[in-house]
Amino acid sequence: MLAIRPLSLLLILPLALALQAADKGAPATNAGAGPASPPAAKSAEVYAAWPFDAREAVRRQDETAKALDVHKLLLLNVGGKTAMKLVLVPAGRFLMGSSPKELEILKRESGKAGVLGDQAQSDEDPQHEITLTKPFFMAACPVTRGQFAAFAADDGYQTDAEKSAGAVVWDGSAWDKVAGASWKKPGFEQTDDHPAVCISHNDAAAYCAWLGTKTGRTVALPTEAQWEYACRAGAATAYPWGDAPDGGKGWCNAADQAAKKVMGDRWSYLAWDDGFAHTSPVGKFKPNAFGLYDMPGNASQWCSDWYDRGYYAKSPKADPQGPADGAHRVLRGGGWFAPPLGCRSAARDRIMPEYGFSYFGFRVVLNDLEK
Ligand SMILES: [Ca+2]
Repeated sequence: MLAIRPLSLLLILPLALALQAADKGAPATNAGAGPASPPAAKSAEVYAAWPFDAREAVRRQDETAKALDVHKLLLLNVGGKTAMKLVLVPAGRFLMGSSPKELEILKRESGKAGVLGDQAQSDEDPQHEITLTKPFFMAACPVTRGQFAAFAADDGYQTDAEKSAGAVVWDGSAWDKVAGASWKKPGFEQTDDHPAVCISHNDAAAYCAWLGTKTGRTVALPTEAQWEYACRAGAATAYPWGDAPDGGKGWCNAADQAAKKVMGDRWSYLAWDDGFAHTSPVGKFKPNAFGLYDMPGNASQWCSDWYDRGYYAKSPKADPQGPADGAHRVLRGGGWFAPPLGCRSAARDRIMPEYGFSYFGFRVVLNDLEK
């Protein structure tokens, strides 16, 4: 489908032009709190104050980039027509999971008729303090269909859906495994700029391994804690835009009035029409304060963690990696299929790692910052 470049062209390129505006007026090192960094050691601040606003999010990105002598934006040439853009996410502390107030709302709303899922049985508690001790780069957008095509062509990779009886797609009345369905044929029209979907956890992990080999970087799926911290970008509210789902118009492509026309009047939908019944081109909606697009909505994103409903009660406080094993892997962000409750920053989903529904995609992180 795409002309694939030789492997040697998979380079890591600083996004110098895009930095010009962001770098102006960058504050002096440690212009906020905390002791000065040790001389000669590249050490980034682990920010304790939380929540924080959009301006502070950018200030921390700039300060962290300066301390580590890296650009806060990276472009990875991943072999397709479109490079992958990644943004620097500073280290810091946050409260993971739902607040007691949010859990009350969740319990009330999910008890109503027509609300999708089993979210009355919340797995988002207890809310607990987590510190991510290391900055990381996160892809600004989910991996696109064009980018996945470049991987599949280069590696000869076949997805779980292609190797088995197909992917799980919406057949007009229910989710069903359909022979021949895959990221190439998810059951609706896509361009190369749409997120790759019908992707299993196995497929997403294989992409990360491939990209890590090609770039020499530590490429991975985000941990669940990295994902939620990055999604919140300092916001303690239920949604990146606040506590009410109705404030989210323009922020995400989820189950809206456009989706309702296709899915029918079966459950709850967002009140507005976002223009897309299924996936949308990545990066089309509003970014959060870190510059991340499509965190809620568009494609639900695989995390590296195994799922354990009780994990929050026993999670390490620093850099949790999830349970050592399990039957299900975690998904975050809900995707185009997400009803209002599924777009919340704390909302969790999980399923067996070989499944690839037509709203399952992924984005990558780089856990090493220096070239
Ligand atoms: Ca939509």
